[in-house]
Amino acid sequence: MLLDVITIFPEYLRALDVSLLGKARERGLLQVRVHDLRDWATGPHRSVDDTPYGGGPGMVMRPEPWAAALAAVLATGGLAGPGAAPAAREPGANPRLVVPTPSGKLFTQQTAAELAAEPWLVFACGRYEGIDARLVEVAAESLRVDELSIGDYVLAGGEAATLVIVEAVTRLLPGVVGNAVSVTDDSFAAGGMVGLLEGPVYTRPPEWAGRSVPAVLRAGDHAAVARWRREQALRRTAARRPDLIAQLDSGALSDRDRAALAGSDQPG
Ligand code: 6GU
Repeated sequence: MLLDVITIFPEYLRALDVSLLGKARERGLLQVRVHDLRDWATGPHRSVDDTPYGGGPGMVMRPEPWAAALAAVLATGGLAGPGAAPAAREPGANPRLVVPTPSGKLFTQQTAAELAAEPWLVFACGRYEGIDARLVEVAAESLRVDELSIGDYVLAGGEAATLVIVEAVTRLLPGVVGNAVSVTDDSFAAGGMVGLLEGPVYTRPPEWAGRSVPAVLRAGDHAAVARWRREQALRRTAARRPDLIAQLDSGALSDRDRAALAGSDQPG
């Protein structure tokens, strides 16, 4: 997968150099290019923003530097690295453009899975009060564009949201996470306990701070462990995210599940 990120704070994206992502890049599973929007800003002050039409607080990012930056990134044809020739522009070789914004559609695990199937993603990180709306309109004439929000709170810009989205997407790529099973098992992933939060987990020592690891996890009865984990997941989800319980398919719940939920009024 190739990721291009356009931002006025390239240093912010240094987090992509470390940890899992850094290793995925070393192993060639992922290529990341970070671009400074100011490289495409013209005029004596290289300004990328201006006051909003209609008044109001803050500044709006001007469309021209964004259009120039996007054109330059698209002109690479998705080829990364020094000396890469601009590719013949096949119609199917366009990236998907992600514009993080608090006014976007909610980014979920399903969005992450969709984006993980793409060979090329471009992130446009807005700051201030956002990017002139015409930029996305024009981009959408030739690209698939997703304006995405990572939750109901307001960040100062799209950079932190881009890091969140990139981490959620790239850990789904084959070979990026060492243990492929753990990707499908965790909270929100399809394949594990669909739509439920993951319950508590334990490791050694078996006794710590006067507390024991639940006996069922140490007894070696795998079916009993699976039942216990499911019950814990149901109780925790009911306590912390009743909205998720309400969304569950009625057919997804066994009688045993219903019994676990019926006894889950206590905090868990
Ligand atoms: Cl994607 N951007 C900003 N600036 N704030 C947000 C967000 C994105 N998602 C939630 N809040």
